[in-house]
Amino acid sequence: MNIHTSAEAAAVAAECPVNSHNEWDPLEEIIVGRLEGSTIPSDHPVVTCNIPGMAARAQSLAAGFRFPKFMIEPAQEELDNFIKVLESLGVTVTRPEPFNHKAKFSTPYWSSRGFCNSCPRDSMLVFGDEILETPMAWPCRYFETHSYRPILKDYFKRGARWTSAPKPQLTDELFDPDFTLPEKGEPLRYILTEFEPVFDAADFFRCGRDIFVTRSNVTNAMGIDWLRRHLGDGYRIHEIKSRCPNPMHIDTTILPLGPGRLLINPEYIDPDELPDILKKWDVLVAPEPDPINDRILKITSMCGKWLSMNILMVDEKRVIVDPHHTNMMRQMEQWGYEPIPAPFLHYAAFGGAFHCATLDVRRRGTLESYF
Ligand code: ABU
Repeated sequence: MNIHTSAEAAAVAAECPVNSHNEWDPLEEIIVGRLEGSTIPSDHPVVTCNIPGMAARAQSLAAGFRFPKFMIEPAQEELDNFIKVLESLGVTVTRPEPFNHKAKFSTPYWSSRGFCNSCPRDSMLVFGDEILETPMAWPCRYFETHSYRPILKDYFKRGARWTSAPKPQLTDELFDPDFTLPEKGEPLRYILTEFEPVFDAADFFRCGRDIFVTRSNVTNAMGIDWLRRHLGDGYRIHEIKSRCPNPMHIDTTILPLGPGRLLINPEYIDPDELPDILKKWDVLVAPEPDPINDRILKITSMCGKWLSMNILMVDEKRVIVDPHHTNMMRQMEQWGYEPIPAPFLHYAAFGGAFHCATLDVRRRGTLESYF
């Protein structure tokens, strides 16, 4: 169907189960990740270069084993509560199938075990009525979207467009064998070569017709180009420079809170270096994260301290925040938001917080240009 008027666009949006154009329209349906079957990711350089020191050492010793109960149980409790919070806000919560991620699989070039489904944000992107499976660079995530396939097939039957980027080969040519993390003051570099397009969905955020991305150790220039050509003339993709020495995923670096408002990580983002198109937006500087002193949480976290920024907008006013991060809660209130607390610190061992753990498939709204 060719859409000519905003009434037609609204009618299409009302019918399709997948309809989401930005990070802040009123949330109606969301996919929330799962922890059952979670397996410690494989000991591959593209994995270890992105995991903080202590967790990386533990991970390389335990790669391929199931995550232990003492890590799963508290995170599961937090996840169950987070789902209840979303449901109490009237949001439909959809879940992937439980999956045995410990099962070994092979391609003609390599074999691996899986990882988990904690973070649907990483493997799928939503553009309006389209849901796209992204070509991920971690071998252990090669089949991660399969546990979402029942949901994807259901959305497809109900009218959504369902696509998948070319499945990458992930052979040695994709990874720089001499890669080391850049030291302070050194120019940024990435472990990925330009052998083939790869990108994680979580390296992008959406503001209607304008999409923003950071290059990272899981997203190369060819991946960004692939998506640019796939989306065509109706969208513009802008690259944001991050100073993070081991970038992986944009959602602890910069996030839009609504039209005209950006939350930035002051360590990784220099506001003067933002794309010109964002220069008219208000830049809200994230407060220093509250330190996490619990030894186990510190050792097991796969994430950096700025996970305090990994929040989820329910709409333009309400935002889900971890109550441990009192600086962020208070700052949000001062900026005029209504923070909704949900404890989630144990989920960091599985790769993220609220933004990572979800994929907003339906938000009430239509495709707009905000610039
Ligand atoms: N999406 C995962 C966040 C990664 C990090 O900043 O540690």
